[in-house]
Amino acid sequence: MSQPGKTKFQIDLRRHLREQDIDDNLIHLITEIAEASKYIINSIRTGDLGVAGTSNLYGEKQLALDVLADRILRKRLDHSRVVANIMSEEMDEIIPISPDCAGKYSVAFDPLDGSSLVDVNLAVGTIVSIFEGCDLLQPGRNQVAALYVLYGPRTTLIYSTGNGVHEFALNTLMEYTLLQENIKIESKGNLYSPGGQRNLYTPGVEAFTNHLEERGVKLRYSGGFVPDINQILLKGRGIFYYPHLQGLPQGKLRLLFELSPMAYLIEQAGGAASNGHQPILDLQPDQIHGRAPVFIGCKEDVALAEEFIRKYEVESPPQVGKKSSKAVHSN
Ligand code: AFP
Repeated sequence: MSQPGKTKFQIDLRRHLREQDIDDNLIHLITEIAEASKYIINSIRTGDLGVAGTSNLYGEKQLALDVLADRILRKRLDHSRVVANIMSEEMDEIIPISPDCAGKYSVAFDPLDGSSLVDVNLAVGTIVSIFEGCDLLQPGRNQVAALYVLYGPRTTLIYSTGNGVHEFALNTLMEYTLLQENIKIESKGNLYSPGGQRNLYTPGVEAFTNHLEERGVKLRYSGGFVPDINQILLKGRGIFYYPHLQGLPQGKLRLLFELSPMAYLIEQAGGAASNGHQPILDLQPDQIHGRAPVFIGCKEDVALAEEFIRKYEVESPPQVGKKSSKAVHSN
């Protein structure tokens, strides 16, 4: 895929996008989002970590970083001339940018996922989902592209337009240059990233977690969806889950701008993403802030989670006060 004669590290994001068989407007859109991330980095690195409503030392109204990140992205998308509608975690409804859909894209994004982690200097990220035309309430399988930017010790950008998953790093000249192409996930992992309160796990998820621990799988959980997924993607093995919980049947993570883009990237890398019963990418969003349980990562581990849930919660639902004793035979 890289240009002959050029080492792949000299290939910047725009050049790499041009090697994909995609529309110029989509190339422009993705490069505009990449440009916006540079302003977000600046606000994270230098911004006062106050919260919205307070004022900084100049008396200016302090914006929470996630609100600031949202404004940076919204402004960039608004001026891009290739966007029809946008939706973000910070918005209450879909915002129309252009009435005509032809040749344009609609974008759903989480501008700064895990923003509360900035105060304790942990990694955070921007997650973006891109559909062709005006409709954002589509199953994630219809996305034409997805990407995330990870603001960690290094700033990296991972994207896919349906032709593999590719990683870029921001260099000292503030250019995103290619680190690796066509990242692949193994079928089974040795990491697990279990979200949600363990004491609220349902019997199937509890049994699945016990199985992983008996298998000697290592726990890695930062509280940030983007770094936790990035670790699984780049190490090529592991499973992240934020499951349905007792009293929280839909879990915590949002389908439109967290789960669908990450599921698109992980499936492109040969992994899987499920809500415990069916692929995340096949879910039809019925509302813009809809949530779903998620099990995402190595294919075999995701399938095993579904098997535990089926055995413990579907085929033999737990009686009140009793735990199902049905064993799940798994390697
Ligand atoms: P915030 O964006 O509110 O910080 O939440 C981050 C997040 O949505 C996602 O990034 C994490 O995977 C998940 O929440 C962590 O949730 P818990 O704090 O309940 O573990």
